[in-house]
Amino acid sequence: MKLLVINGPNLNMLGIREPSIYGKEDFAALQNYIRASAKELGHTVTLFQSNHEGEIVDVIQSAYGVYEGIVINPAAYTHTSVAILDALKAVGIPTVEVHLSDIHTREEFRKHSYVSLVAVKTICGLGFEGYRKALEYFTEEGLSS
Ligand code: CA2
Repeated sequence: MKLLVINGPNLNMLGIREPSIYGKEDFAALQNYIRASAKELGHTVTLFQSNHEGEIVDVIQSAYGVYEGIVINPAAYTHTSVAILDALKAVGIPTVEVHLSDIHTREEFRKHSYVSLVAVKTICGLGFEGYRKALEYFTEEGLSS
């Protein structure tokens, strides 16, 4: 399938601090991992990262009619962005939400996700592997289970 993978603010800083929460590997390693996983699973992926909410809204809007699925780690916008939620609702593209950490066992403010209200699946706390599981959702087996 043709999939768009979106990473939100500060994920480009991975590996620089907080390795106990987000792991030691950097953002380039995450991108390589996603590309390799997609290739193995037979998907075509476009990777997009931004620190700006409006740019994320724009890329979601431009995915309409182009991509069959979205994988998104909205990072801090998970907990604040009605605009990203509305954009995902507007395009109606099946979306899997991914978080490196388990947002449900951290601070109270991380426990609520706007994107979860529209996501077909949310994967938390599996580190990089969460992205692979999200890509697996879009395989025939994942879609039927
Ligand atoms: O666990 C996740 O994947 C998060 O979406 C990551 C976000 C956080 O705001 C969410 O609550 C959960 C943070 C992205 C990266 O933040 C960094 C912080 C320090 C050093 C490097 C990256």
